[in-house]
Amino acid sequence: MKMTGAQILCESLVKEGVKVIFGLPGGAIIPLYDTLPQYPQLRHILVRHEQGAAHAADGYARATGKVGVCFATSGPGATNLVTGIANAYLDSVPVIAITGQVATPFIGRDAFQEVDISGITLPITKHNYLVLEVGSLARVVKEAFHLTKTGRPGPVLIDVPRDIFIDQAEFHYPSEVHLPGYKPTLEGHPTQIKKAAKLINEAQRPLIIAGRGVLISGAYTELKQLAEAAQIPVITTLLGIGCFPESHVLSYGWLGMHGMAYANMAVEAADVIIAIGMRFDDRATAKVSGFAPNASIVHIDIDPAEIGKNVRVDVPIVGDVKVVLQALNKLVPSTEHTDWIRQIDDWRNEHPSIVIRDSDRLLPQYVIRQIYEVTRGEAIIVTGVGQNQMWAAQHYWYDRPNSLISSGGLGAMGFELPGAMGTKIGCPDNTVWCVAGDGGFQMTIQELATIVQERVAVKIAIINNGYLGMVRQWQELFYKRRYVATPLSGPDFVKVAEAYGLPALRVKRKEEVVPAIERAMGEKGPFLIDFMVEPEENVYPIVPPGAALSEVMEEPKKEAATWPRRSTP
Ligand SMILES: Cc1ncc(C[n+]2csc(CCOP(=O)(O)OP(=O)(O)O)c2C)c(N)n1
Ligand SMILES: [Mg+2]
Repeated sequence: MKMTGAQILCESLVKEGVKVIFGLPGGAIIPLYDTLPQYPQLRHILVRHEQGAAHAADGYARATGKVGVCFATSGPGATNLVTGIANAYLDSVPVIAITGQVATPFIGRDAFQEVDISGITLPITKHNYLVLEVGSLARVVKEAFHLTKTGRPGPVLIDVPRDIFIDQAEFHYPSEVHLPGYKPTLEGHPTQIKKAAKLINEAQRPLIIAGRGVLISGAYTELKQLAEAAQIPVITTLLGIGCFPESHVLSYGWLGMHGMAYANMAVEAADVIIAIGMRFDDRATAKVSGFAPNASIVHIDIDPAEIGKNVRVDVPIVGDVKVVLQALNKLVPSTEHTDWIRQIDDWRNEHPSIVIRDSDRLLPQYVIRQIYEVTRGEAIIVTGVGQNQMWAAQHYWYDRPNSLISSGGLGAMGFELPGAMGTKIGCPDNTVWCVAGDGGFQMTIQELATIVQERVAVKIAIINNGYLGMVRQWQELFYKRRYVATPLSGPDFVKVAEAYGLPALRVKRKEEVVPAIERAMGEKGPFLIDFMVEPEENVYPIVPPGAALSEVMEEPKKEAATWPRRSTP
């Protein structure tokens, strides 16, 4: 039976199990939108800015493990997706972006709302397509979904000219893809796995660094098995948080610029590092020449391009983390590393790192900690970028996979609100808290309208410090306190929320924090709290830019520290 390109696209999305699409229409993509009512199984969420569509699709994908889908029209619609696509690319998130394009006879003529979006997104997509023939559309969609979620996931863009939506073709959804140049390696090489096992079995001070690859691969059980069998302490990257329960006795927090001092010290002292599904980002490694100076490094990653890219690796294993760990676990017998673990425990006692000062003032760390207490650690936290992000990662404890959702690689302010919206739509039964910066929140604030229109019950905590806080912190510490362009005004967020139609509260004092969070939790729908926190609070520990992990700076006022990070489950 013949169908239009728009119908073929919708049929293909249904075949791929798509349930939700985030988007905003325009001229070039009207034919696709016109067809949507024929497919009630595809729920379309109308965003207020296409950046919100891409971030929402990204949050949805991270939270559910499914593919996120967004639509935008040609030209400005498509370019508005770019930040969100880059965000998904840098954090390896499966997102399909479908853009309308000017009709094929107009391509290359600087037509109204024409941009070469496949050219623009070439370096920030895993792959992209410009569809020039309706007969290829079903195959393209099939390939795009295969590419986005297999191997190392990443966004795929499909650019569809207006006339292709209208042209007709027979619809056959292919059952298989034929991509001869694309065959991700899943099984690690047995010789490499043997070499890794030998290193691990002979190690005195082994350390696992687990990254987002563990979450993507769903290798929690395998990771736990390896850690428990050989009694290997586990630290994660920022994006790996939640891949190993933080309340586990072998969990030692996360490494990097704002990671726990004792985690960074463990990296410094380890003799064997097993890096699993992580890519040695510079925020994680700090100065590369000072990274893990005493360790042989085993690196397990599905993407061969990551091997040896930033850090020298002794035993590379290319493969899917879960599959590789299953094989590796067979070669790693039960052992103990009592002295080594005691050593890290001592460091943790000496450098608790993540502490909240005893203060009557409204500290941002206290707010996060109380969100943890009230939600009993069961919420999914979606953060902005900057100080709020680091406090959310430090002061909430994550025991479940995908319970912290954050823009890591790109560090895109503005991710918080649409990211949380996509997360809540993907996980309607979970409590979802958006921890926002007052700066980042103002970048995508308009999605409040979407949240109200679609009745998305996300709870929003604005960590309102009146600054582009993380940049201000760098200016304070490294630019002699010259606060250029970081003091930030904003609207009355409570009035803004009310204008959009959602209830809100402002919190200025410490004793108001818990009642406000409880009130938010008691509301069925969305709720916003504007926490007017201490403006010049800093994130500690911090490894100064350019320094090695060992040169970590800790909280200077720690004599009055209370509430050290939990050290035993
Ligand atoms: C889109 C974007 N622009 C600029 C930056 C640089 N930047 C990193 S953190 C930060 C401050 C963020 O301010 P806010 O959202 O208020 O969060 P805070 O650090 O105060 O918690 C800035 C400007 C960025 N990460 N993303
Ligand atoms: Mg701020």
